[in-house]
Amino acid sequence: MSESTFAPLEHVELSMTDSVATIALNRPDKRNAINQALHRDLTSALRAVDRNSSVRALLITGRGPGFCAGQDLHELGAARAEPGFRIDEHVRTTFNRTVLTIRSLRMPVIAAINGVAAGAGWSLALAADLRIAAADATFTQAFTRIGLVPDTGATWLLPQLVGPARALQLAFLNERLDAEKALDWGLVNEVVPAEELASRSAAVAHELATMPTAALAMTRRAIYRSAAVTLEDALEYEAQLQQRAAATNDHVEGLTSLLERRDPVFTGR
Ligand code: T3D
Repeated sequence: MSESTFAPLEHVELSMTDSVATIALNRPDKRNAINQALHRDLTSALRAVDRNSSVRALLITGRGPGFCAGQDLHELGAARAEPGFRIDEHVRTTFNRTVLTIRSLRMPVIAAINGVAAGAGWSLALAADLRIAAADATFTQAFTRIGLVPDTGATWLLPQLVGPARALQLAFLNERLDAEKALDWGLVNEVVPAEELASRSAAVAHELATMPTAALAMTRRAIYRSAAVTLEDALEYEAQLQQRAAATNDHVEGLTSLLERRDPVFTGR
């Protein structure tokens, strides 16, 4: 197993084992609530992951008892007092960019949800491709509790997974959903005992990182795009991506290894 190090950041730990990068939000005393410094570090970490061509899967998790409590409300309160502060600009230049960056990465992204995910913190988890939750993780929309509208993609991401009725129930009532109910509703892919979260999510990430990464990147792009297009468009887009996937070494390796009855060795190229 090889470990790589990145330049240290204040509120985010970025590490890499083999070809799996891990971003751990690191303001544990504040349930990893996102202040400007954490925003800045998260942006740097995502950029570093995106630029490193040897990363083939990304894990996002939180340090301490929480996954992420969303926007730091102390900072929001202070910012509101500043003349000219516009929350729409803040949302556009921080949370929106982060969600779009996660969705545009060329690797599978797994959220390992180790504790409470609230507001924009839950949206970060929803932006990942797969979600594995610790049995004691909880989820709350939290936005309307403070008179705001769900953001960071929640009005789009939530109904995609649970439909409008349950999305509205969560957004209106801010129920603190437990992990089992989140699993039942399709909001997470798997629930594991808290002490197994790190090993199980790392195992899934490492499995994905040994797969044909280029094909996985095109698969996630096509699946996320499907919400906005007709079946005819989706069929044509699949054909275009298939042409590109078929040109990769991993496709040749996958096909050859199957015909030769041996395990494939994928390189992500
Ligand atoms: O600005 C914009 O762009 C607008 C965008 C908004 C996006 C959003 O995310 S809005 C939603 C913001 N989040 C919330 O409203 C959640 C607020 N927090 C809570 O409801 C609860 O803290 C939790 C349900 C997340 C966790 O509850 P619990 O009982 O596990 O922990 P706790 O005791 O409430 O909190 C522990 C500490 O974390 C505590 O600090 P202290 O008093 O020990 O020093 C608490 O203040 C701090 N904390 C938790 N959430 C936040 C936070 N500090 C700042 N901002 C938070 N969001």
